[in-house]
Amino acid sequence: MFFEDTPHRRLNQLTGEWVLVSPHRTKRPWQGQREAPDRAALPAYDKHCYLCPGNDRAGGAVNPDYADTFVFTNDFAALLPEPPAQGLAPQMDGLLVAEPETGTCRVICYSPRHDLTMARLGVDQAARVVDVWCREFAGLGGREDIGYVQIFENRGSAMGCSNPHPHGQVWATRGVPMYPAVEDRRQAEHLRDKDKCLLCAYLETELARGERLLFENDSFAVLVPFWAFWPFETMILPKTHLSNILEMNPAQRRDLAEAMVRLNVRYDNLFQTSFPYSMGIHQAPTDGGDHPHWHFHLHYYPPLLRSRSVKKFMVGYEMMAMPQRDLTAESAAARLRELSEVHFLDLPGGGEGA
Ligand code: H2U
Ligand code: ZN
Repeated sequence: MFFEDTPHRRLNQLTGEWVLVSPHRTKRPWQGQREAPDRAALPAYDKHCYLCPGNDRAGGAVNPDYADTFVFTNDFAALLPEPPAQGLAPQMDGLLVAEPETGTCRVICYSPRHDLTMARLGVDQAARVVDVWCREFAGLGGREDIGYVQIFENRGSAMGCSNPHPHGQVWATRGVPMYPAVEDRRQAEHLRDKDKCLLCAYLETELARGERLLFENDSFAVLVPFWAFWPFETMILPKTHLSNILEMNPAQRRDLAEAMVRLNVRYDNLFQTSFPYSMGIHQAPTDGGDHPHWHFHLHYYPPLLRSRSVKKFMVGYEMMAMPQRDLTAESAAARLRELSEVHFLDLPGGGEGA
């Protein structure tokens, strides 16, 4: 381990940013707050939910009586496909610079069941979600006017997501957005300078050291990144060099679904609650360029720190100076590694005394 007892900073190789780590503050044994397991049950169907089958959405649309997954264009899309009447040229006045952005926003319902989450969907249904992601990526990414396809999921009220119905989103833009653009540059520079893919090299190190690895299957490794910022942040990385999700074969698609479900079960078991997070897939842009340096991956950024009601805020020093954490990535990985892959709600007594 690096600087086990000493404050230090770690470099995020994907972004070039640093995170301050203060391990001496958590030398004390785990003091996770004990709260009774959260067994608040949702109905399988909610007549007020705008994502449930057969229900009305805003703007007059009605959901079909879908039995599997369901995709629609967001009724309140942050992006619109039509370029402005003035065209796509930037507008500026000295230091004031603006440029048009066009694109589309889609919503993906993972299941007709209002009460399920990725942790409870089962691998078969999760694999159907992966197939939908691939279809959306192919359809949107294949368009002339789309340079990047961001697939993501924002889950739980702690993350500002008000609707528990299992769903994710896809925002596709003409330009490559900020964070993927930074990862694009970092990976391109690494390949150019070291003649090796950044994440292939990183994964080799992590598999050899093992201290941040949670588990792996044939196609994917799941780990807490060395440079993690969120307390229980993780990454899912393909073990072979794949630039985007369309490069997965059917077995790899299923392995991705399996890895996601297993990770989500562990997450739910950590604080015996339906675990909130933002998840996103970072992959090669669809701007027609060549992207051999891209190694696609999933980021999970969960906000919870010590219990289902104690979350980390990014405030003060972190807002003004740099991100910081007390719990080391290694301790977080150890905690997640020791958890069961049987969901606490499936235990006899629904997690009581677990
Ligand atoms: P959340 O992941 O933030 O809950 O997003 C769900 C999306 O669903 C949100 O972006 C859209 C919102 O704009 N929505 C519709 O498209 N139609 C509706 O009738 C309600 C919500
Ligand atoms: Zn619903």
